[in-house]
Amino acid sequence: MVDRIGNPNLRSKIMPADDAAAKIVPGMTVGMSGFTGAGYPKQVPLALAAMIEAAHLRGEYFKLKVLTGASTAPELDGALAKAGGIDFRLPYQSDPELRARINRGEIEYMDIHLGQVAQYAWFGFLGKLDMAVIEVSAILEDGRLVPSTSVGNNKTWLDLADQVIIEVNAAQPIGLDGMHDIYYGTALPPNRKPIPLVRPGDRIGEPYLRVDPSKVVAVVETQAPDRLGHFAPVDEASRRIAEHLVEFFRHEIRQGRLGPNLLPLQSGVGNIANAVLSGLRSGGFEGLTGFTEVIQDGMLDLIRTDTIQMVSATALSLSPEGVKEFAQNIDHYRSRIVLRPQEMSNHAELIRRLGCLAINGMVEADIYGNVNSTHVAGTSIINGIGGSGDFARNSFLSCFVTPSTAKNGAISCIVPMASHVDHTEHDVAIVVTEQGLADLRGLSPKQRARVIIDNCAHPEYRPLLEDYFLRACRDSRGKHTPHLLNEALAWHERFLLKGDMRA
Ligand code: 0RQ
Repeated sequence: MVDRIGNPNLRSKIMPADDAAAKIVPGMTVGMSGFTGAGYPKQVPLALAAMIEAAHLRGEYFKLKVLTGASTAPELDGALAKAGGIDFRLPYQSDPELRARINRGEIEYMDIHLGQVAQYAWFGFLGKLDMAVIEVSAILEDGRLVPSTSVGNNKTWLDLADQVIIEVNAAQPIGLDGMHDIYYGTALPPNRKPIPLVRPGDRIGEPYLRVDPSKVVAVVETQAPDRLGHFAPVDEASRRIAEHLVEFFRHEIRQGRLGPNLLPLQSGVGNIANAVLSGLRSGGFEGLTGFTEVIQDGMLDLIRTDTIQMVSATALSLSPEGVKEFAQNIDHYRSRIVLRPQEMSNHAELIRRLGCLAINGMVEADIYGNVNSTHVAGTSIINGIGGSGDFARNSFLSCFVTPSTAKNGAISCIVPMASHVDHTEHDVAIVVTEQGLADLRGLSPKQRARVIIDNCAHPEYRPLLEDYFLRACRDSRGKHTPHLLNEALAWHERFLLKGDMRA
């Protein structure tokens, strides 16, 4: 392990995880590494959770404000939530224990665009950062840090925190060295300058993270893999969604609005986005690029087959098989992947400049094209908005995909009114279900409703939506975006009461 810690000063700070965790005291704001199950600290949060449980047994208060890059894993979010140790959490999460406590009202959770977290912290909007706990894959002789499988907000947490704990994970491939690009040219308004990135693969920074060694209070050695889940196998609905998108992209090429290499792809999290990307492989496209935040198996497959030649992201979010493939062919992937801080991978200026094609999953869309990415029946959070808003608003084309129904048909994913809105009708260009694709560009609300109902709704729900829309057009006082306000959310209410929107 000494090989991975080249700096003698930092080597002298090696200690067991329990001793490192003891540096964290109740009430602290702690910035942790981790993004979609990759590159999160593995040992200190577990030791901290045990400490918190013991304190609670003694009747003592022990809660923390926990900030991350995005979702982590059971060893971090799960363990701390279970121990009752989280008072406030930000931003994206996906752990079942944490989600349950947020939805029971026990933990305050702030969902925020992932591209904006770092500047929010720099503006001082999150208060003082007491501690950073960051996983890296190695420490160089000069003290710089080789990042791990995600970069996330690590640069910001290392710069802003009063104290730093570093976990050096020897299980992460050493071949990650050279894959990262950490941009240190950011400034605060009014002194900001243009970010000099004009192609997805441009390197504008340095491969390593800097840390002030005097702030490092502990170094912990770990040897544990990222706990990454499996993706659901590609099903018929996802295959059809991918086919609709491929046909649409071909149409745009014929119309001269897209070139043969398309534009940089962004693909969201989840099973559907992953499956859709796999489907693009059969589209016959070549020389593609990606400017995205996570690389899931579907994207890795496109890189492996050279369909995609260069991808910028902030994290690898792979299944165990994907991790194996990545590690075995890391030299190939290092020449095609650049991992950046999430304030760069999701930066509005860069997404707008490059003209991304954004493809994100969603929970539901309403007939006017407002999209809900986060809440079930308007009140219970699933994961969070993640980076979908960064990309939806600023991309060349913003596409949202979902099967037309959920829970074996008991839920329609096309509804009269979205029960929660993450992406307004103004940020949504294309809606795709297995039924078809609705191209909303240049359409008024009532025109949008017609194509969404006709092209995207499931046949069982289509007549119900048509009926609602026609009565709304007749009876609504305002005829611009017609609604029956006493009925608009009745489908969700019916599902909550009877378990089926049709009942
Ligand atoms: O629940 O597993 O209990 O059955 O939602 O649904 O169909 O497996 O879809 O994995 O692609 O996730 C929006 C959650 C989709 C994801 C969401 C239920 C469904 C299932 C998952 P079960 P699927 P996916 C940048 C982009 C926001 C963040 C984002 C997401 C579960 O895409 O988190 O886009 N997006 N980031 O049954 C009730 C509905 C439902 C529903 C589906 N209408 N009502 N439940 N479900 N539709 C990357 C990052 O930000 C990191």
